[in-house]
Order: sequence, then structure tokens, then C-alpha cells
Amino acid sequence: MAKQRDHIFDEPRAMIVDFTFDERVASVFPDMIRRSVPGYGEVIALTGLFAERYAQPGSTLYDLGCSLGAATLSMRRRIHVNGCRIVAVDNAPAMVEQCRANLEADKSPVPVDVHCSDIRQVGIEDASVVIVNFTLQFIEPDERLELLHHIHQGLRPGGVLVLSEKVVFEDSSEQQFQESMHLDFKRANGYSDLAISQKRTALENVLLPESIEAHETRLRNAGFAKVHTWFRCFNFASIAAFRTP
Ligand code: GEK
Repeated sequence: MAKQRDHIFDEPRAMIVDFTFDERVASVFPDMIRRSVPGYGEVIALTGLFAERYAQPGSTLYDLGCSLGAATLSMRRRIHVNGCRIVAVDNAPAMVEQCRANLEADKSPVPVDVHCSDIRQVGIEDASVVIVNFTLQFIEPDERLELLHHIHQGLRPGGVLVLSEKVVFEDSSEQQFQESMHLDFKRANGYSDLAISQKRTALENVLLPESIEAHETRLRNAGFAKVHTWFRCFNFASIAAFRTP
């Protein structure tokens, strides 16, 4: 896995364009996401526990918006039932290329197919576990329900969707508090105020967070009968949504 430190937004820029997942981002991604997303390491490690508990024999596990394959690797090492495979999907060629290399270096026997495509175009079939870690936030809000409905349709009864997102808070004082703790987290991880502010501008039009309540309501509207927020750290949260038998 690439081990380079993220300096992408360190130097002043005359013009800041929208954030894209290109070669430069792929080369520093593990460092970037760990220093930017509080709780990322825990969510990835615990994703493996969802696979361990909910993978059904002969089913498919999906990692939608897989980036360099961290959640896929975590699941792959903890699947103990027979006949499973993982489908990992990302639409950024640079991320997919590095993801394939990371998976090849891993010796687990569970087969993985990596697809370079939009997660809105992927067929979800015979699934027991679907992971969408920090990726729905990059899809236009009015397209999110259709995608979640499609995932629900493709899950077997008893299957689970794990949805992790950056979130916002309806109460303005809580929003201010959680956002300022996130800012402290990034500063403590060595990002300068300039780097933080330039990255925020680059993400402004592409990362569109919603509240936990909005996600939970949409998941129920998509057909998920049981919806539980199981993790939160400042303004990042993860929700488990179940297709009931
Ligand atoms: C992890 N889950 O390490 N279709 C496919 N991929 C997409 C789309 C789309 N429509 N939009 C964005 N992506 C990972 C981290 S990162 C989160 C996920 C972050 C991809 C994009 O190319 C990138 O790789 C990923 O979603 C988001 O657990 O960088 O904040």
C-alpha cells in the first residue's frame, strides 16, 4: 500500500478546482484519509466484524466506493463461510489501479473482482453485506434514494448495508462544536490552516453531507426495516441498515 504523506493542499494555490480522485490523491490516500476522517481506522477494522457476522455462504459482499481496498481487505480476512466473493467498485481509474495492486499483495483466498465503474451502474445481486464507506456523500442527494433502494433489492433477507458518512447537525450549536472538533483533529494531525481551508474549498461542491436523521429516514424509505447508527466520532458516523427476513 502507498505510504506517502499528503502535502496536496499545503502550498498556496491561485485557483482551487473541485476535488478529484486522481493519481496524486491515490498516491497519498491512506495517509490523507486517516489524518482527515476521525474514526476511519475503527470503521475499517469493524467493517471486518460485519463481514464475519453477516456473510452468508455462497453470497457476494460489495465494497462500493472502495478507493484502495481498505474495507475489502478488512472483510476478506474475516469471512469464514464458504463460497463468498467480494465485488469492489470505484469510478476513479487511479484508485482502482492501486486497489488492484493492494489486493494482489494480499494472500487471502476469498476472490475479489475490482470494477472501475460508477456505483450507480453496478448490479447488486445475491448480496449479504454491502459497504458504502464515505462515498454516498459524493452522489447528488436526489440520486441517493434510488441507489439505496437498488442495494436493498439486491440484498438477501438478513443482509446488511453499512453506510459511513460525514454528517451535519440540525442544531447549529452542535454543528459548530462537532465541526470545530474535526478542525482540531486535522490540526493535531499536522494539517496547516491553509491546507485545511484549501481542501475545504475543493470539496465544497462535491462532498455534500446530510444529517444522521436524513440518512436514517432515507434508508427506511428505501425499504430497510431496521436501521441503527452504530458508530460516531465528531461529524462522521456509520449506520447499519438491515434487510429483514
Ligand atoms: C475506504 N470507502 O477507504 N462511483 C464510484 N466511486 C465513486 C463515486 C461513484 N459515483 N463517487 C465517488 N467515488 C473508502 C473511502 S473515498 C472517501 C472512500 C473520501 C469514489 C472515489 O473515487 C473515492 O475513491 C471514494 O469514492 C471516496 O473505506 O475520500 O472522503
